[in-house]
Amino acid sequence: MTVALRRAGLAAVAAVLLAGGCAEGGGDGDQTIELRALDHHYEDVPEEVEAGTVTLRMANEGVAAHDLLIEELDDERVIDVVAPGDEGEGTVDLEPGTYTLYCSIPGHREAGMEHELEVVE
Ligand SMILES: [Cu+2]
Repeated sequence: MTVALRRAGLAAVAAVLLAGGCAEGGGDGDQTIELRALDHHYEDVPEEVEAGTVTLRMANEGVAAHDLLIEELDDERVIDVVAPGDEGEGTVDLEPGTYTLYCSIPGHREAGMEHELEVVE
């Protein structure tokens, strides 16, 4: 009975992995960064992610509107302006390198709303 239960458990895990389209063969898996925007900085952004498709999901917990751009991608706005209390998200393909994320609302970047992200193989 114990063995049967364990088998059932493994099957369930395998099903979840398959359904999730898990990464195979190294490093090309989709990654999601859940971050928070405050006045005026980002929280919960990792220092480092793996190269590939990265989804950025931002909860604006500040009292001002915020967005998120990446300077090295010709200032691409990955997340559109998000109102206070709202959430926004965007997806971007990142090659290895160093990227600067920042908020383009006037004055915010200067106030500290930027973050350096290292993308590794
Ligand atoms: Cu901002």
